[in-house]
Amino acid sequence: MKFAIAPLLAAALLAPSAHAALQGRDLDPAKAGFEAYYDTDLNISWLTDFGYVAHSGFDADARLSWNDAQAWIAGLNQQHLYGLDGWRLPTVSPVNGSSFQLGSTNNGHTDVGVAATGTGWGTASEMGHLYYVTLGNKGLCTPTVLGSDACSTQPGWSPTAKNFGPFTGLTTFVFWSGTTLPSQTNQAFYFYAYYGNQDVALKTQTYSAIAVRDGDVAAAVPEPGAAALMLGGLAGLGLRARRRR
Ligand SMILES: [Ca+2]
Ligand SMILES: [Ca+2]
Repeated sequence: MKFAIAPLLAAALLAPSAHAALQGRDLDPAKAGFEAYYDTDLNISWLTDFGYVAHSGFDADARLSWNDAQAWIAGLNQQHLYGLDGWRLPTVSPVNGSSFQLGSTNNGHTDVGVAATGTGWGTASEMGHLYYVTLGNKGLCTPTVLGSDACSTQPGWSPTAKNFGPFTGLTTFVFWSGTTLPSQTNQAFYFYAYYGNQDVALKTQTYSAIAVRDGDVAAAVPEPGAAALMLGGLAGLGLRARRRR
């Protein structure tokens, strides 16, 4: 018995888990389930509900311009969603580490196109990383040589074959990133989970939006303003109780 435990324990520790990089965070105990997931790979937290832009009452059809998406984010921070600020749109950085390459490829070698499979754009695209690496989905095209923009569909890319893990509302919408194209500031990057592709579009296009936050929301402490307001409220209650006596 004594000898059997160690290998079993080792096997349990080594066993791959479906969402090893995602840890549920219960930000509202009054509502069932986890309202956010901490992404240990990217060190950011995602809202579980990718339809929250509609469910928060901000935009009924969850399709809004880039400026309106930023206004929604500003509103979440103003109202301290779950007692927190620092919410933002997911970001994109150049996959080559220096400047965006807009020639379309289907193997993640440039910043536009699909990443096909495997490591995707690495951590350069937060949504791409979630889709390809963390959730293990495939892109529309079979990976081919660098520079080729030809696309032959690869098995397993289809929407019905996809894994969206604990997230809801990610399936068919195009999601804005918070990243403006430096060479044309009236455009921004977006990610489309249907095909697994990343591209740029005019900010006047109407796409959806999701909120993320740096770090682990479980470790975040409500900002001093909110805490002071709460303490002030409690003090007021105490005063009233004493007066009544
Ligand atoms: Ca909850
Ligand atoms: Ca709308």
